Amino acid sequence: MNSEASTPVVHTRLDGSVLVVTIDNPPVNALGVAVRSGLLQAVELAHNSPDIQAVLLVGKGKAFIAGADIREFGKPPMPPSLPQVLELMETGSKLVVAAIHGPALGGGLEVALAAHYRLALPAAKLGLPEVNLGLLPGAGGTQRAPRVMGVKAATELMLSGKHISAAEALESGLVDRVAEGSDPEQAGLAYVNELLAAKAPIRRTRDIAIADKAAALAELDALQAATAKKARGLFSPLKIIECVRHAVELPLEEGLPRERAAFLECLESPQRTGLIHAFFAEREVVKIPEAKAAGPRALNTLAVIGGGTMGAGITVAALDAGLPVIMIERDAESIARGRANVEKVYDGLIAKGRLTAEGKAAIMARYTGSTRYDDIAAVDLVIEAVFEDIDVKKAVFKELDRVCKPGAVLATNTSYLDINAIADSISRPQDVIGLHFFSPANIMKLLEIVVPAKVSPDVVATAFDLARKLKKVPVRAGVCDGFIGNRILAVYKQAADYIMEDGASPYEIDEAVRGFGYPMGPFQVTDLAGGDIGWATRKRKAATRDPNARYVEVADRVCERGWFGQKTGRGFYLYPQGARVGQPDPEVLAIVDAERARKGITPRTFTPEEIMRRYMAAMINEGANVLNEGIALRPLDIDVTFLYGYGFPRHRGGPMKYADMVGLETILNDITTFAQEDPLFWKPSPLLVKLVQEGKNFDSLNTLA
Ligand code: 3H9
Repeated sequence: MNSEASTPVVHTRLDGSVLVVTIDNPPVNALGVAVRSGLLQAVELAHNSPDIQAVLLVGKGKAFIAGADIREFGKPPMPPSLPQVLELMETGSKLVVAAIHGPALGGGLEVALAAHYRLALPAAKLGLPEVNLGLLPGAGGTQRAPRVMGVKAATELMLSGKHISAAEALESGLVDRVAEGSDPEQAGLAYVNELLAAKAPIRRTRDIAIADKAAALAELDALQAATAKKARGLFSPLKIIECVRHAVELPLEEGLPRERAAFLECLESPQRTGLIHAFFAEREVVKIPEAKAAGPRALNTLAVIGGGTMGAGITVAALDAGLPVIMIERDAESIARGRANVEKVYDGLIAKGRLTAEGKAAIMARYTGSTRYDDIAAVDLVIEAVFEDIDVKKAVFKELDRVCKPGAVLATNTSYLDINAIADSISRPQDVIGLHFFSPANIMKLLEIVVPAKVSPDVVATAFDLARKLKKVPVRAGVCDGFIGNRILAVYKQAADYIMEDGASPYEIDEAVRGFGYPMGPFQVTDLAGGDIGWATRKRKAATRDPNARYVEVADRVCERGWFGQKTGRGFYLYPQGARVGQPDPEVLAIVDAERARKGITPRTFTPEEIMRRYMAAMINEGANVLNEGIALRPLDIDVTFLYGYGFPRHRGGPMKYADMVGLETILNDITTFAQEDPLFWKPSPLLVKLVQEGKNFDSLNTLA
């Protein structure tokens, strides 16, 4: 007998004595209120029907269940809650089996853990990634996973947020069996019928005892110490450990309400708001107007012009993505150096045991070095990564114009030069685009896709397609000096310099910035990147700098001594014997003092909070200018730029989200106050003023018209 239907997102069907419950809530079967109600009804139906002996849970589409519906967080909760549904499911009298063929994440895995048996198919991905959203598993995961897979493995799964495969899940005990195929209903029914025939008992996870409690608690102590060290202000990891401790010490009935309370605490935290904003922002950022107008051009082969640090990094990124790459250099010696730069990356992986010599050979088989532009006549996309000088770049583009096939995408990796001028210097400006990779290009996730005036939409779509292939996070940017990221960086770096000259040491500033959640402060970053880079930029801009603008010369004094940072053994910090962590340098402090004295500045003290107010106000204000000028499409594009390219702490969501959380009026008040000291630097952005007047926030600008 087959009977169809209940709610639209959960279907039930009787197959013999098995109630097949299908979650059908595209795109990922998230556990929104309708799914929870549907599941509850299905479980009740099974309990009340004598003909039903077992329940089989499956997901329709690609996922089993990807977890709670993240879009519901922050809104008033609607019953039934997931723990309520799972309580009934686990304690009920009918056998429940979950057949997992795709992602079973967060609440999705918690559903499976409340079932009595679990089957995985090869494409299953299992995990409790709530920590990535500032949360902890809130529907029994912290209580049931340790009982099923052991305390250490379960806690590590939750702390890492990692997804594991079907085979790994079997090995850890998270699932009972792995079956072949991709049809969860077919494989699941076979398994359920086998269990019924064998009169398999209803095996409730809550009844599984944690074997050696003392050993488990010792493991938790070790994990807690390690987590506390690296949590950098994150709230939920330590809460996860606390909940697992309850799982060890208490019966499930007592552990569950404690887990729920901890989950609700996390849900209320601003870290959850920031992290969930980041989750959606990185998915929204690929939605661009050009994608509506055109699809990408074919993209199977690539050329990179230049084998220096950037060119080699881009080449590695493309080779890793399986693309064949031709690298062009001007002579035999340079191409040998370019190839060596590429090989160095793979040799490093071999040394760490992460790649074999054969693996390297297979990758390098896709690499060709050449000194002849004619060799790239047939490639689909070229990325120029030569010396940062407009005339050198124009000369390269002239060659590309001469040799490349019609329709080839011609990209420049410039970080600040005028891409419109490069495009206009050749006969096909519609094919020219900026691809601003960040160093090291094979590691850094951010890719600014810089859209010049005459580029055709399908070229922009191709650039986004390339980013997808290279597993980069693309952000669409307009043409200006520094695009989105470096333009904003220049302004808040200036604010940091002013704070330094006014009284805080570079070390205090770095500490305040790290305290905010960054891995490094701005002066540490300067030392890592090389002080000479910023020095060259300052010299380039000297002629056009407003003579009335405040200019801090401390960094110039440091560079004049040849102190360029880590590579020279000293910069703002000292790096004795090649140390990677710098030590404060009294001579740098003396330079700062001398500069203050020269300008007649009496130093004052700054608390970390005062430092961060200025630092963030400068960043947000310039972010608003970048938006106002259309350089960034939406505030979330700026957030993603800073999360992926500049180490902005993810739990704060990005600078524009952070501004919304603090309140735009507060930010504007700060800027107006600071403007009393330096009205030229602290000019409130017209967009910020407008939003405050209208009572709106940046988030109101996050949807594309
Ligand atoms: C949780 O479960 C808490 C519980 O412990 C407690 C409960 C009481 N909700 O990533 P994609 C959307 S916390 C709502 O591009 P893929 C996504 O925004 C949750 N929407 O696809 C996108 O929308 P759009 C724990 C969601 O194939 C579309 O689905 N779970 C959710 O590359 C496609 O997503 C997680 O953290 C959701 N849960 O990757 C898992 N998930 O098309 C989060 C996705 O409008 N999800 N969307 O842009 C993922 O990791 C990936 O989405 C997944 C698919 C691997 C599933």
